[in-house]
Amino acid sequence: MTAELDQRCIDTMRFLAVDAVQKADSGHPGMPLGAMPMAYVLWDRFLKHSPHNPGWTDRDRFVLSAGHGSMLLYALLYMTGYDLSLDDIKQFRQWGSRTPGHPERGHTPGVEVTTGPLGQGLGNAVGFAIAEAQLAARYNRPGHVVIDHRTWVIASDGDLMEGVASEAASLAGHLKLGKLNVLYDDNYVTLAAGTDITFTEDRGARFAAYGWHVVHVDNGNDLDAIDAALRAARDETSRPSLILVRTHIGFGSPEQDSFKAHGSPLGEEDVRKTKQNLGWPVEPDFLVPDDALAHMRKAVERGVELERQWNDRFAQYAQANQALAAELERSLHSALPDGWDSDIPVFPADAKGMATREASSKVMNAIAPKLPALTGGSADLDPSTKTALKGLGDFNPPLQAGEDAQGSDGGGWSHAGRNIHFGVREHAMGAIANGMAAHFGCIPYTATFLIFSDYMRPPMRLAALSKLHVIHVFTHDSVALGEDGPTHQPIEQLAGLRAVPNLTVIRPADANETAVAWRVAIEHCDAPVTLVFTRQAVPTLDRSRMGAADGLRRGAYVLDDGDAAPAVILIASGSEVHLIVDAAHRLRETGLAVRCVSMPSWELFDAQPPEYRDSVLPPTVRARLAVEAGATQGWSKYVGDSGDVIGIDHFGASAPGDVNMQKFGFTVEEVCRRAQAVLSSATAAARR
Ligand SMILES: Cc1ncc(C[n+]2csc(CCOP(=O)(O)OP(=O)(O)O)c2C)c(N)n1
Repeated sequence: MTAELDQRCIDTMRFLAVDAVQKADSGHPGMPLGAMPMAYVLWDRFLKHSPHNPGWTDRDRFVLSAGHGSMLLYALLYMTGYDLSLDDIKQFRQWGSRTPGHPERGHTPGVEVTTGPLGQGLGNAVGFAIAEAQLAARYNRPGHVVIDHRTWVIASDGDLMEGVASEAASLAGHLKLGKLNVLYDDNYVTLAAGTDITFTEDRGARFAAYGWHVVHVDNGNDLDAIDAALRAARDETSRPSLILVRTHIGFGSPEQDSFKAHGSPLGEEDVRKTKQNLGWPVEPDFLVPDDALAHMRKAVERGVELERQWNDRFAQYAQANQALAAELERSLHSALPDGWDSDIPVFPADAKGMATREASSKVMNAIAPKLPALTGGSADLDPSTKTALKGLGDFNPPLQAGEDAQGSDGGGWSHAGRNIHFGVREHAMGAIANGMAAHFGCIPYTATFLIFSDYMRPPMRLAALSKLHVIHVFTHDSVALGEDGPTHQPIEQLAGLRAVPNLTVIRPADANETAVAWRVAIEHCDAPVTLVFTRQAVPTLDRSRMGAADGLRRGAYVLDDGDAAPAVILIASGSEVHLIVDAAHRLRETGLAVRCVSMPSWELFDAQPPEYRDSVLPPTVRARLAVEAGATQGWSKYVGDSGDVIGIDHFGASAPGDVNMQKFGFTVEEVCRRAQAVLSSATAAARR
């Protein structure tokens, strides 16, 4: 291997990026020009992967957190022999191509996570590293190591500026995630300016303070220095590593070191000059020298050999540890173990009832011992969200005897623990959970108050976009949480979450609906599910006289019906369901035929065939009233033009929860009054 060939490989990929951006007339050439040498050294000498099997279990994970530099990744994937052709590269950013503007998980082989919103990828990477550490601690046995891979990241200034990365890095340092290595493309330039006007802190010192191992490379074109830094990072096993590599954005181009090189095609003239400056043939475009391709394609053979060795190791492991191996295999295929749900309780009818967060705790703790993949935690709210998996260990570096262990969920402090203490870091919690879900072997859950879903929106959206099986638990779901007041009382959050495509939101009415909601959340393995629970107790409905809680699976169902065809339909979710049941009783005493529909999930209901939806909400019954302690936006879809909604389109108040509910119209009297009114106006409209 000669230095010239190394350089040819790097320049081949640099100009694939430049030419693809130029052809698309859109994209980011600056980052690939500057960062390609470090990417090359990493992929050529360090990354453990198998291009012909991008899903190989024990591969290293590579995250391009600076997703705008997507052409850097596509060039690497093509050159190392993934299922991506030169034609795909030429189709960069075009309709239907496999090379979209930013890397998309599930779209391009070899892309581990969807990146582009800066900082998220770094958070995902911490999730990968947590998943690896947890699974290694759980499954590896002395002499039988089957989980042993690293997570590599290329991150940019924008990544390091974003708060989510700070949260995630702080946690990673605390957790001593020694197999996490971040290469920082330290080029002093962002989209709109030099970093001298925005970002002047000592980044190395900052990460050192987080507990990271910090390495500097002064010249991002010095392959030996990069090699030495990556070695140092790999050899450091007890701390994550940050490698600050001083690079030059748009290296070799007339606009080198200028923000102008960041995000626009260079233009024909500057493409030519850049090629000349770096000693590259001006013609043809998309030039791939045979020897460069042949050299980088050796990754395929290496990958096959790495896999073969791993398969041997796994076979020996499976012989020695049959049950563990079977469990691991199941996880690999995202299969649920037989009987995973057999301990989920059935809750007896009880007028006093229990908070759905409380029921959720019981259900989670019935599932978790049988479903090892279920792991997660809260952003410092376990006592409130009730999401601890009791006795299943705390994910943390092992504590020395005698150290303070308050906050423990029992079962010991180690990387095998299934309770992850995220600290007050909602944003990172969401991003980390996405990484864990994108790894294999984990069904991650997160937990906080519903109001703080606002702090998690970006990763929730990405989970939905990239079809990740993450379960979000949100408690304290309405003004009924009470005295904490309007800063803590969600209003528009439900409406906002329901607006996210591919995100299923479920707000169960009582303990038994909560149990079904958890079943759906676990089974719904190709998208995130958001579970919304109450702080306050709600009655456990008497299912011997009402529709079965299993109706939740269909999103909405007839909970309680009169003998006659309904004249009016009351619809509610969550804690307002018992209210409409009580109101219906009272209305029936006046001779009115009332139907109660429990509607815990719009998305599940919308997915039902029209016949089912019409059977629950018959089109002929136009007198409909929806009741939900949140913004009314969107309910008209179900109540129609003649219907009405009791909701809350203003902020809440600091007062006892039951007082709030009463003041804001959530009373049997108000429901009866509005139901009568809606019936009158629907009847009048029908006469017109
Ligand atoms: C959360 C988020 N905010 C804004 C952007 C738009 N954007 C894309 S790249 C970029 C900054 C680029 O600077 P840097 O991260 O240093 O990348 P480089 O210029 O080195 O390519 C911005 C603001 C984004 N992608 N994500």
